Amino acid sequence: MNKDYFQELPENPIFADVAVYNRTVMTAKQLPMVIDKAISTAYEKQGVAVVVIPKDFAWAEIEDDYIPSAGVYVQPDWDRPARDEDVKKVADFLINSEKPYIYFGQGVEGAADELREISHLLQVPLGSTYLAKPVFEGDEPAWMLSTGRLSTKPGVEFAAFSEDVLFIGTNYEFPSFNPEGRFVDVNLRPSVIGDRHPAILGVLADAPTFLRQLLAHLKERVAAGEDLTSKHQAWYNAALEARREWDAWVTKEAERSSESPARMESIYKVINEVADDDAIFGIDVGNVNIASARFLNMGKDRRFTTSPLYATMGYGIPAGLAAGLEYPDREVWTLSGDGGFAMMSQDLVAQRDQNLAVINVVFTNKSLGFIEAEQDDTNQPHSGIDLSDIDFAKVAEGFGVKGYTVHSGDEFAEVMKEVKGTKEPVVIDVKVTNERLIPNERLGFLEGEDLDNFLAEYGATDLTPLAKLYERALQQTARK
Ligand SMILES: Cc1ncc(C[n+]2csc(CCOP(=O)(O)OP(=O)(O)O)c2C)c(N)n1
Ligand SMILES: [Mg+2]
Repeated sequence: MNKDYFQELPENPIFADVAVYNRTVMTAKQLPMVIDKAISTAYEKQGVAVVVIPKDFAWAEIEDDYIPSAGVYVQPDWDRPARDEDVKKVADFLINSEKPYIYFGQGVEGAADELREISHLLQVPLGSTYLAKPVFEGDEPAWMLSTGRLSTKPGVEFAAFSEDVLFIGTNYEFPSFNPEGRFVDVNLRPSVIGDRHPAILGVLADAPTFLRQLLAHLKERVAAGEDLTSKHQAWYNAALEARREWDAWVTKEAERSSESPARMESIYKVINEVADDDAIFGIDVGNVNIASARFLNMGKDRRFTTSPLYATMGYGIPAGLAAGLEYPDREVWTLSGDGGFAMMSQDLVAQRDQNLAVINVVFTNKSLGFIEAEQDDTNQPHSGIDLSDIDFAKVAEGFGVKGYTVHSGDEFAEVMKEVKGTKEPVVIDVKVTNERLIPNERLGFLEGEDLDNFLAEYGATDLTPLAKLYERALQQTARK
């Protein structure tokens, strides 16, 4: 190093932005210590650790006397509860609101039952990040799913129009919420409190523990005869109706299963039906995230992984490889767009060589669709987004992997009958429409004629704007 020699390159700067530990080993002897530290730091900070090892050390002999500590720590027993007075404050915050909302992230995992019961006792609707989808084992009628670009229609509306939001176990970054809303943050990390919006209260607590405390507190108040719900009963009823309408619309779209090219909804309908209860999905980056956030049912023990922070295309196939190696007894799927799939398709060879029965689904829309939509939204002329119609089934065959091509939901269902239970990797190239999935994120900002035109453009006139649903619900609760 340090001579501008052939292929000389300092590696650490490359990883500076993404690594939680990023060091070059300086002597052969310290190598075990550095690796040990890298592992424990990766666990502590939940990120990537990078260790650069100069080749000079590759054949150096060292004493085998290092005692590692990364593997010896045990999880602590504490569960970090909140103070009782803060639990009461949060309860009051929700009870006294006309338009309350609970928006949760992965941090609440393990407290799904409590969350459900709280939402029910209080009659407060729920929303969540995309990553928190597996928190519930199935679905919940008062859960609007996520907001932002991946959102459902009610997910956008409830974020935009709620007035009092409990933001718990999440660091959701996009500015999708009511700018005039009041926020209470419950999080273990002080740096997250108020990070995304001004918070009127920040409670440092473990999210599942906090939910247990809140539930116990609410039950006491119910037992004492207190009314927790009437201020926002109509708001909650509107949420139930908005979610029911959304589901009905998605179901209707999924019934267009004979159309060619295929509709995303019809493909996800089949995936939801046939995937194992504990299937793992490696999800690439692009429209496939919008579709998965909206249409993929997490079922009992289904799990997914994607690249949420850096949104790195090409994530799907390697994620399937890792999942197949780590969980050999579970069914593994990858879901990718044609752009992302093309970036890493060479890893199909590794899936084959490792005998991993991964079901790789690639959605060919002949476009970098997610970016095409961005260019449309920002009035840019289209550039650099067209993709050739690659025959991914043939590509797969070249790598020694079985390939299929389908053009509709019905064809996909037929192929799945053969593929289900496969003992080897397969690729299913689904030729999908490049018609844009409804950009729900725009909905919350449209009114009157603009809104009507928008819904008509996306064939979504069955969907009623929240303002109307709320008005109806108010009238119904008044009549009772
Ligand atoms: C490595 C990388 N390059 C570029 C991007 C920007 N980007 C995000 S989504 C996307 C298009 C994805 O296209 P495709 O995989 O075909 O999926 P589609 O959206 O068409 O379904 C691009 C280029 C990225 N996130 N990661
Ligand atoms: Mg594409």
